[in-house]
Amino acid sequence: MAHVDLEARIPNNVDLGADRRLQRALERWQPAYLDWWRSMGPEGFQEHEIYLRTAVDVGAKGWAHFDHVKMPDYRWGIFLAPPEAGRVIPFGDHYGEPAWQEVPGELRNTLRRIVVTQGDTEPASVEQQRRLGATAPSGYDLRNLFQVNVEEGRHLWAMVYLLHSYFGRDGREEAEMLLERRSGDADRPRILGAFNEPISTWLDFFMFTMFTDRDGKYQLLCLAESGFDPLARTCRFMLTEEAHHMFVGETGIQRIVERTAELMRQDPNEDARAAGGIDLEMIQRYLNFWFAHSLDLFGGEVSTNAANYFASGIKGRPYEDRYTDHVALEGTCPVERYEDGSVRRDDVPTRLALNEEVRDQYVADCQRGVDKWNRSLERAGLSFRFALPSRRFERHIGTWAAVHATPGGELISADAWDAGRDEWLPTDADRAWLTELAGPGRSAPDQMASWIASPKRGIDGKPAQFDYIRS
Ligand code: BYC
Ligand code: FE
Ligand code: FE
Repeated sequence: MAHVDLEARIPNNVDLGADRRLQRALERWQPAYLDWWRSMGPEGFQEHEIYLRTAVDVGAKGWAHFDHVKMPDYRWGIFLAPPEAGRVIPFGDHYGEPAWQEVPGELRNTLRRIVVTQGDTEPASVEQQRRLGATAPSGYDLRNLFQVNVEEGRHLWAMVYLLHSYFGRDGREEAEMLLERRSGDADRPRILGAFNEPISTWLDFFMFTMFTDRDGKYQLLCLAESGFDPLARTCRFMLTEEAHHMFVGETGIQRIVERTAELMRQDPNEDARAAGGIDLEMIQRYLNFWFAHSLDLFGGEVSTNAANYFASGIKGRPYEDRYTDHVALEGTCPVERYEDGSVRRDDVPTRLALNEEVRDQYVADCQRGVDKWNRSLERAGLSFRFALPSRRFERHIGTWAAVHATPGGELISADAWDAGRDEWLPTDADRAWLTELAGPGRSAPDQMASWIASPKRGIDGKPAQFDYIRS
């Protein structure tokens, strides 16, 4: 395996120095990336020194280095998980054949499209989150936001490396376009729906890292099985970084819930808002929104695209080795759909139902997190419980996009939807109220907003009140 070169202009473990053409192409893309980072990255903190972890290796131990660094000086590098000797394609029609080290000609366009779609989400999320520094609850949280941001930037690098190395001129053009699309832009939006939705408050941010980064986890798990070995190895290493993003979301909400419970107990009417906290109903509305929009990211319930990705060996199932049948040509899966005015449950050939299969695993993972939040409520003696909304609720992709449904999954008329909407989804008033509550951002070690509990511990063994942000 190539050694880790940390001194190069682009740190890497792919022996970039041995391929001058590729190195030069990436070094030409680098200033464009930095321009993008300076104009579309976190607003207001580019000159601050942030306590960040940087990937410096890919081993199980000690892959990260922590230090104060200005974000534009962050060492974005290209790191692939170590190759597995004799790796074979773990699923599909080519099951058991040697994994590809180059892109098979007939799969080139499809693979490029998947790499571009994955790559597009990474800078999109940075754009969505760029104004959150102005309302940060604490320096600890601000640092976590920036950690997530620089790593999403690194994930963009990961996909751009693949585009430059394996897709020739088309790949280089796609790499440029990844810096040109803009989240939420009417003319050149980002590719997938959730990545064009504004993240204007920290409640959005925590729900996004809980639910949307978790879609990232499942998509990366599918791609980590890919027969195209460089893609599989790239995604495997990205997953190690991804764990922290979901930690930020899950514990962020957990801390809000704990604080809300505490404030409710202090108030004679159990009114969290009156005491400077966020009420549980509002938290549920934000949960509803980001969960529903994240469900859309798995694609349609019945998908020939998904079947083709699987058949051709491009995109597999999470933890493919847990399955016994890696070809999946036989058997069916029950899938619920809306058709001709009614709900039907059909048995669909396994390969066609793969998006739904992955979505099922994702939903179970989300439920585990929600159960944790609910245990906090239980411990606090409160009767309120959070719930994941039905997958029919507020969908824009797939079969349920055609109908309106309550969070409980009951199909309702457009009028009933209009009447219920503000109870189920965040409103302009919610956003305004949260922004007002947040007040000016906090970054000093001893500050913590009123609406969120302090973390149990800090980052990298440091205390929660460490000076994570230095001006
Ligand atoms: N929005 O067969 P269908 C992350 C399109 S998150 C807009 O149902 P398929 C991260 C689809 O392209 C992980 N369009 O679904 C998280 C197709 O178009 P065509 C990102 C959509 O093809 C936080 C048509 O609808 N990675 O990393 O299986 C922070 C019918 O498609 C959407 C990936 O997504 C949508 N939501 O697509 C930072 C992995 N869904 O062919 C980062 C790469 C579907 O009719 N992407 N369409 O023109 C894929 O593997 C797949 O394309 C999808 C599902 C998972 C998106
Ligand atoms: Fe990412
Ligand atoms: Fe992430």
